[in-house]
Amino acid sequence: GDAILRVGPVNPEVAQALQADLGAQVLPEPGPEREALLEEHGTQIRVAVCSGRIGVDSELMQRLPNLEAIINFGVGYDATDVAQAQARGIVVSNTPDVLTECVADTALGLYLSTLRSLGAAERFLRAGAWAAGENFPLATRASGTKVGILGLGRIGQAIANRLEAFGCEIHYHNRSEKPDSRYAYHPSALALAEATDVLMIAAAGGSQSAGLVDREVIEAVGPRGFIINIARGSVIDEPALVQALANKDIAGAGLDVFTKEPSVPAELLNLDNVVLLPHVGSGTHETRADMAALALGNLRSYLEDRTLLTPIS
Ligand code: 8YV
Repeated sequence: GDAILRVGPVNPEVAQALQADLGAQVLPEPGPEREALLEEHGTQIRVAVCSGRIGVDSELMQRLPNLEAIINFGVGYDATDVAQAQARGIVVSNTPDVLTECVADTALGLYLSTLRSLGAAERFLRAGAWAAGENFPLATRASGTKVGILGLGRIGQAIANRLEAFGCEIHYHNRSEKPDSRYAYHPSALALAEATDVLMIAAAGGSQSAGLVDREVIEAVGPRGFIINIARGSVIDEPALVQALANKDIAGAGLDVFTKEPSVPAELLNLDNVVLLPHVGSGTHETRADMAALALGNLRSYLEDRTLLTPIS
């Protein structure tokens, strides 16, 4: 048969189907148990099911010499060694489209919360400061800003659609210019940051985008500018961002993603000019059910006839 290995946590519906219907094994945390499982079953595994955060990395993939397919729960697959997969003819699927609207909603929530200090304002009220007669400090207008979208893919475009309703002027930088787009294209992340008030990060993770938002780009965002990130923590030089926020070199940031999730740089927890979310971009009942159905659809399709519904390109 086709032995299946689950790598890392997945949605409960997917975990249930894997275990009950498909007899999948669950990869233990690194340690002796994992070693034992890989030694005993490593050569039998043909399909791995993983998530965006914990993928099939280089070392694990080498331990699975007969691996044929990787089914990724999530649109981002940067935690998987795609170069090795491609070199070995291992096919990979992800869950695009079904989560686009929810992730874009989260981006807008972060955008509004960050520019208008909504989280800090709520903490102020709960702490009794309003009742005690204090006034919450004024925030920044979120309508009619210039927003620079870094990565104008499906999610970037869905964010842009929403921002247009806020009267925002949309600019973008992308690996390749989109000839059909009405938005102003900039040839680099730096040029984008220089031309806009808010840098909205929606680029795919992985080596191509790692550290794209470096110290220089962060400086260009400037003391009146903001950064919103719903993509991957790796796209930003995180220590440089922390320093810029602490020094008020930028006005604020809204972050759903971090470099070493689930840990968040401790300095950020004490700053009021940053809104922090625990990677909830796609986290709704509806979207997670759609992602589960698509991930299982890819798996069943592969087991049936060696095709994938949504292979990565
Ligand atoms: C998921 C994500 O939370 O799709 C992605 O790339 O980051 C999120 O939708 C994650 O993949 C599930 O663990």
